[in-house]
Amino acid sequence: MTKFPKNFFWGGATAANQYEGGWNEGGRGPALTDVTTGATATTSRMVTYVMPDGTTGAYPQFGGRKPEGARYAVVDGYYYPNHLGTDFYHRYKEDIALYAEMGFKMFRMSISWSRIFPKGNEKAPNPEGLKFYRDVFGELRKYNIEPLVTISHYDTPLYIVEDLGDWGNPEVIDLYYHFCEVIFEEYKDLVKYWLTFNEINSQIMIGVFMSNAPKELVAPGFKNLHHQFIASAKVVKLAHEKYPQFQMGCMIAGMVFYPLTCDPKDVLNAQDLMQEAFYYYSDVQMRGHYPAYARRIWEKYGLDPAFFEKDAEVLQYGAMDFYSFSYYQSSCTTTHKEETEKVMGNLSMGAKNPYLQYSDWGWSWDADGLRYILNELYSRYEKPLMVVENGLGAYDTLEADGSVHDGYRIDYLREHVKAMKEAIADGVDLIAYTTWGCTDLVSAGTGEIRKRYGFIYVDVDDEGKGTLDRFRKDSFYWYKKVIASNGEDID
Ligand code: BGP
Repeated sequence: MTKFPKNFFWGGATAANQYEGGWNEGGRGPALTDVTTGATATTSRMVTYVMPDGTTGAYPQFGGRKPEGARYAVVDGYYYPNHLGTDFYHRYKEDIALYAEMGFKMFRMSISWSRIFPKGNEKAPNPEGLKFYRDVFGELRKYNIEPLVTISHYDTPLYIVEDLGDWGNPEVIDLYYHFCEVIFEEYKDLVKYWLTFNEINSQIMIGVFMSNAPKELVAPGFKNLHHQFIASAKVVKLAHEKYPQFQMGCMIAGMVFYPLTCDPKDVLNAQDLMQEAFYYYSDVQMRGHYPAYARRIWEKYGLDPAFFEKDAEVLQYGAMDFYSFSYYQSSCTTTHKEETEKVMGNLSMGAKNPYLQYSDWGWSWDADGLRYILNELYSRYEKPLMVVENGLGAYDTLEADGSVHDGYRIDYLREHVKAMKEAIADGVDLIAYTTWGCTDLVSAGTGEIRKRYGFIYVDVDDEGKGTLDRFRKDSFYWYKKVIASNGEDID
């Protein structure tokens, strides 16, 4: 009987912008999420701004654009859920103690770039920001919990986004590099596992799935991304040369596309999507060069290959030590328009799969998809794998006695633990599983709190009202048992 490896990293995952709060405390500067409102499963988050004449407005986060002359601004009358997150900034000791109680071996978190460099272009870091993360890492070490740190998780300082041209500007590579130099040196004795960018494929997704998205809107995304690949490669080189104890990883939004029918055209369509939405990114970050099919993608968007190929020498140093990804659901794709009922997923969209059930936010449950993709990834890269996000976003009810009966979440997670075990039996070198939003936090997609993923319930609602007190859900006790038995006792 195959078992999870002895030192398997069981744990949970979070991101500063969704969890930390303290958005304007301790010298932190703003990020784009600080001017982004909350929404619901069916409405879009809005980004707010002020015009030179003082009038204010908002545009949809996905597909919208800031008008000429506008400046990002926090505007009266809107609620910005990321300002508070779920208050890790003030409650990290309490939360980490709860993680220790569950037996966590690993905790994934990100460093807010604008907490260390408020605008992003300063020479000297903000000492209060540095101290905050030092304290958090120290607290984790106290309980022997290994930190897994995402360097950039949807969190570029607003000044870089608005005034420096964001990742379209190659100078941002140097700013990111300097940020990494500082945090590597500062935390070299506390952090070993690093991820350079969260879901690096996410920024292209809108273009990939909106078949009517104009090429001119999608194409710049590939150029921005190229700058991120270079930035990532440079810091991987720095880490490998100066900090040999570090382990560097990529982080990709997991995409699984099945052909909806056995029409070979659907099979090719699924292959195309897997390349454009998923493999393109990790092929660069795991192998250190663009894959052969990249030329076809550049051609599709009218991009000059020379722009990408000129940096081949830099990219080759960027090959990662391990591969990490998020996995929530799978999607189907088809060329038969008449057969499709469209459904959403994490950063994706596809045809409805008749064999699967769907969450309240319309994401499929597909544990077999996790086993499938683990096998695909391991045979492609032959490097250790980490599942660094997985979970079920659901409505939870806090009972009068402080309990939360989230059997649906346990069912979802159990199936995925079983799937990982099967993948290990298939020969996959899987070393970590950190479930998403181990303490309830703000949803990236909708800005909601009520889309909860946690083992730990946080008493706060979508207007920021509540005590912020923490409560153990049924899944808390279940996961504790899973960890204690190293994945054997999962009932
Ligand atoms: C991933 C992000 C996370 C997280 C998760 C769940 O894309 O890396 O930040 O939010 O998805 O998505 P959502 O919050 O939209 O439910």
